[in-house]
Amino acid sequence: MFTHAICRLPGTNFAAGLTTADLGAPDYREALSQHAAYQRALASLGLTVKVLPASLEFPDSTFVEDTAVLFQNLAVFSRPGAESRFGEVELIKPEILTYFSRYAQIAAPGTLDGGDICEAGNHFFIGVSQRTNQDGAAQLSYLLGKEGCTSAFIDIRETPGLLHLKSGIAYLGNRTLVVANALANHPAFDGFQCIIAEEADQYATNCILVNGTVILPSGYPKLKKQIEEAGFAVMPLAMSEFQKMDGGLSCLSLRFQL
Ligand code: CIR
Repeated sequence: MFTHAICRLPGTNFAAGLTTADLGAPDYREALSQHAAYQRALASLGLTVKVLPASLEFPDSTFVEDTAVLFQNLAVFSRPGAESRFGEVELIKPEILTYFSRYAQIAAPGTLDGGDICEAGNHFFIGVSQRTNQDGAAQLSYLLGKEGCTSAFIDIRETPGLLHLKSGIAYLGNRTLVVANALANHPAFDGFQCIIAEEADQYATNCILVNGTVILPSGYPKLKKQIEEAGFAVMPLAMSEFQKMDGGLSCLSLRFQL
């Protein structure tokens, strides 16, 4: 169960962030309205949502998930793979440290974005991507190992359309994963039940299980049905403006239990 979430409002220069999506510039007002609906969705599922002010210095800073990996009472601060995002970690640190008594830091030459880390109970899938390098992945694996967790690396550098590992997988509990077709049959998922999203639904594999409900981007009826058929309640949320900036549902918050 999650009790808390930290989010950050998109800034007026949100459109100046990094993107590879060829979907046009996001509309700022619409992004704010989608962000507000996202906050309300988390609150409706029982979370206390802390909303941090926008930062004009870091246009991608609304994607707070990339700055840290939270596990029980340990916060591991990331070292983002994109230089323009380095400062986001220092920016959010004081807020995270109000909740977490223990912390660690991914160090150079390691790089790591939280979007590459998928927690599945005491097991973690760690993506090696354009943003998270082998060294960063190994540092996190070592830190999680000390917490009694296992981890598996998944190299997505050659998988088209995936910025982060969680652009293509999500963990729904009960050893069940949503997996993009491009990653289907990966040996790391042996022993897990996989809901395979067809190629057209790849964006929606970035969904989040929050206290028993799966929040899913709206506009993906086939994947919605597949997840419902697996026994989950699904709450669709419009995400178009964040998709234009390569962002998804998971990136917009850090979720944890106190
Ligand atoms: C970036 O390219 O870093 C941002 N525009 C999007 C980050 C999305 N984060 C995530 O998937 N965890």
